[in-house]
Amino acid sequence: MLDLIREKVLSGRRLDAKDAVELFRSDDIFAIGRLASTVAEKKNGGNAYFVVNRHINPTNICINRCKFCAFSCSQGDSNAYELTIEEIIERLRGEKAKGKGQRANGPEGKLRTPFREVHIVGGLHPDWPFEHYLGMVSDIKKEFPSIHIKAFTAVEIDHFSRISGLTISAVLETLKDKGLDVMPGGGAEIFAERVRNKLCPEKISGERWLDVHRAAHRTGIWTNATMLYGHIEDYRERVDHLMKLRNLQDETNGFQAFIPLAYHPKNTDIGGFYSSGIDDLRTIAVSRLVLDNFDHIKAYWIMLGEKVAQLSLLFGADDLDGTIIEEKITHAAGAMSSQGMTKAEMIDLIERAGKIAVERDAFYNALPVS
Ligand code: V47
Ligand code: SF4
Repeated sequence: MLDLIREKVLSGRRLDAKDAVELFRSDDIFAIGRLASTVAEKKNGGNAYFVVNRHINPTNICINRCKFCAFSCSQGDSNAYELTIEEIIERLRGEKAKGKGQRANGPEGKLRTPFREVHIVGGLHPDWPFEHYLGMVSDIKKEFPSIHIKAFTAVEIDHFSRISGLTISAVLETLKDKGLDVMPGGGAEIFAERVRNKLCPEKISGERWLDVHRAAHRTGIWTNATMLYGHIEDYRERVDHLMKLRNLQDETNGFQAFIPLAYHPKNTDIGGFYSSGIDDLRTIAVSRLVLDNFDHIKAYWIMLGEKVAQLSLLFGADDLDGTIIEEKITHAAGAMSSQGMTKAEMIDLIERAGKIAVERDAFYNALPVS
């Protein structure tokens, strides 16, 4: 069976759902990895991308309270927090201070920041109006014009539409106008209704998630896609998820990267186990093979751990995400990786996997070596 799949892939034919389930069931992890690696090399040569970035989670207060999420809490809980826009900017300035004297030569004479992208996602706050998020984006853009803003999952965009009374397209256009550059891929989880009903009944449906991304692509906002795996889903549900993403990509070509997210069980309502390293590598490889119309497969090192993420580069991944600096969502659920990585550590990890480290911006433009 694997021989037939190999032949299909090497002759440029598309895998179907049956092939994909077969790959997930196979124990021949090396054969799958080698095949995925061949595809990755064809798409991206020996390049492995990374971005110097920073994550910001403006609040952990969330009205959804998904059962796999250890990060969120309810208003009034002792661990609840809310960052003001000024506090967010202070955090970003804090990174600038480490940028060693890069003053006054950036656009408009602003400080030149050492990082290229800020990744902003958070809980669905019960009281913040849409204007608060608009202010957040525009103030960050004004202060740091050279940073790309990657912000707000489809779940948050849907929330903004509800609280503002605007359509999804109007929400996206307004955010883009204020300075939103790209959107992250969170909130996708597993599209299947069976899983969503059990894990996140308050969250938007899989169809709605896809509709928001379709609208973003039509607005000219490129996005990412994720899949949270390793909880209660089965292989057919993973494959259904991948096929829905592939179909939307055929329609819009607006996805930049796919990121499989390894479930972390600590402090969650559903508990369970960490994913195995084998499942992590296989999921990366199968994603690379099935999503033939995605340019990039990201191995998110925060969730995979530094070493499995490095190995993923030999199993079809071509991107490690970024330096991050502070990560709350996965660490609340028991991540064993560190909080952040320096650029030098990132390059070392990539080069020791035999790949070419390429620093990129949020649009996957390669940046000059510095
Ligand atoms: O949407 C929540 C997931 C996501 C857990 O687009 C959990 O470039 C594991 O989407 N175990 C946020 N995962 C992270 C995310 C992301 C990360 C890096 C890059 C990009 C990108 C996107 O984390 C959430 C949810 O799907 N999540 N709880 C947990 N216990
Ligand atoms: Fe809220 Fe997102 Fe956590 Fe769900 S995963 S509870 S929507 S922060």
